[in-house]
Amino acid sequence: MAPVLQSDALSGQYHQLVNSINSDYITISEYILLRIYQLGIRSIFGVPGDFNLSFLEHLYDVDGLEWIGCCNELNAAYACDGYAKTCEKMAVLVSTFGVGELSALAGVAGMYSEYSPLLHLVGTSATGLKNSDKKFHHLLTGSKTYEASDHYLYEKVAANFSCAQGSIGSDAANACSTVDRVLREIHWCLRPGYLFLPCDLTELKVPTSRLHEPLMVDYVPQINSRSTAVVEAILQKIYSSTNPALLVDYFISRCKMASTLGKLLSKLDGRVNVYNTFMGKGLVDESRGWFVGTYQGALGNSDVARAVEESDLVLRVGAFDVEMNSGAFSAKLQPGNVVSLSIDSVSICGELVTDVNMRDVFEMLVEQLDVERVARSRRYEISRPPRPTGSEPLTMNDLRTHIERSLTPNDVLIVDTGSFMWATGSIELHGAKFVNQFLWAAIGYAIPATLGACIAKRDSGAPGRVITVEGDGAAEMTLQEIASLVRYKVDPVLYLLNNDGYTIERVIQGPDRSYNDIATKWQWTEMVGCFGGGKKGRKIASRSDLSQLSVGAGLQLFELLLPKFDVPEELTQLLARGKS
Ligand SMILES: Cc1ncc(C[n+]2csc(CCOP(=O)(O)OP(=O)(O)O)c2C)c(N)n1
Ligand SMILES: [Mg+2]
Repeated sequence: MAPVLQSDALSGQYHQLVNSINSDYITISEYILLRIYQLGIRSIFGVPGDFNLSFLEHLYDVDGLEWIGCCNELNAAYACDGYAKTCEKMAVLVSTFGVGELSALAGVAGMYSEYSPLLHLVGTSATGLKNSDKKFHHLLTGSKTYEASDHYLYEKVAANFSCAQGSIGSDAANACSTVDRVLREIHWCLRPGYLFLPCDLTELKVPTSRLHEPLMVDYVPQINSRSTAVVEAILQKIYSSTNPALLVDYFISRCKMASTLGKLLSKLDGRVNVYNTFMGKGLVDESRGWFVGTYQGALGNSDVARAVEESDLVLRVGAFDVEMNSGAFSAKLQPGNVVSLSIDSVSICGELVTDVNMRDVFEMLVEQLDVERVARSRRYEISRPPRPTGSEPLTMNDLRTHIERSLTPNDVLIVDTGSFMWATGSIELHGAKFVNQFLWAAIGYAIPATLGACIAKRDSGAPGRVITVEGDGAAEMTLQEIASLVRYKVDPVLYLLNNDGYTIERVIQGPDRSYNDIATKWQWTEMVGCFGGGKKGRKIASRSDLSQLSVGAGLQLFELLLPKFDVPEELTQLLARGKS
């Protein structure tokens, strides 16, 4: 097939893509790849295997799609999460039967939990084999040596971690419908979906004309008597409040409603106090006059907590009511004072409505809001704890200050699970994007996610840098993905926190136990060079080293030497609450 794709299909001009294909039929593999291209995606992550090789061959028939080979499938899944969260598009992961797909599964589960859209394409065993009793590689053996294996076992497993599944069969029309259905579901639900492509069906011929049919991936708001009644009820609650608050949460970004939020913020500017949640950070300009702070219940700033909890109406938009967004369940919001708009429901002062959601009502609500009828919030004095000064020792608080000072609005900050994540509730992002996996919270996420974020930035031509913070324990899990940062010539800044092991676990239990130790002889500053990159990393041992640090161009790694038991104040507070 001739190279086909140069025009950008994001505008929905699907016909332009297929006009340049001079054949009435294409393979199902090309069909899948062209559908991916039509969605504005330019990079595909994964690891090859003999069950997906014939699919991957077709990548070279489609101009404009690049293969990003990862070191293993778990890393590839984390990279996909970083990609999806950075550019707010679906990511694509290709893996092989059994060994590959199961390896990716923990990362896919994280994406499912955190509503990160993914197409996971798995090359599976050939159709002819599926009903045979041959003991094939990558196939789980049956409970008895004489029993046949189940070729669909992994598909059944994946069903628990995805919003849609489709097995490609030999009927061409059905195959195209299956692909389109799975892509649609992924976009509507914002969660992973699976396509299982048997390795003998990759050349199945399907009509090129199917590509003319729009995919209809955009969510269509349900404007009906139910949603209009919900909007009316919410407006009445807002108008009768005497001290309202706006709390911005996670699903605003997942549901791509930042521009609607922007309209609301402009309307309420200078009238209503604005807060965000931990996972909602990065959606509001925290330097705006009426932004008060990040609400973390009893953790974090107590003045901010008092201000939110005293409000007689909290309008929580994009609500994701999980541990990390509730100060580890220390938030004291009274359900009767809260209107929550979430991805699959709306809650109005304690009354849950499940057949309407924020995508149905938020735009309408903002449109109809008569700001003259909204009371002014009470103003609160918020004390900000002083940032540390002096020279020794270097602590996580210093790193927070350093990152705050270095972030610019186009940057992406990625923080792994570990002690430092608790410092980020009070970090000022200056308009930068915040990418993390704090709910699923698998350590080792950050370096592969950095690869995904860098590729997302590169594909969209977005300016700014990716800045990543990761503990030594987390890094030891997935660090080989630095090789891909070198290979794909991307330029993130990596801060590696060397504190001799699993500090966050040490402060929870077993401070001196061997189970919280790690191999400590790693030569961190050699890591980039060891994977083929030219630059040596640099050790940062003191506060003055850090404050004088100037970050150059290209991939950078800084090893921060931190005391073994240093943790951010918020984590100390959290642990003290647990003990009391
Ligand atoms: C995949 C996975 N395994 C285990 C854990 C449990 N866990 C949470 S934090 C942590 C230690 C993190 O240590 P490090 O990255 O060095 O951060 P530190 O707190 O020392 O800064 C562990 C083992 C986890 N969250 N994810
Ligand atoms: Mg550590």
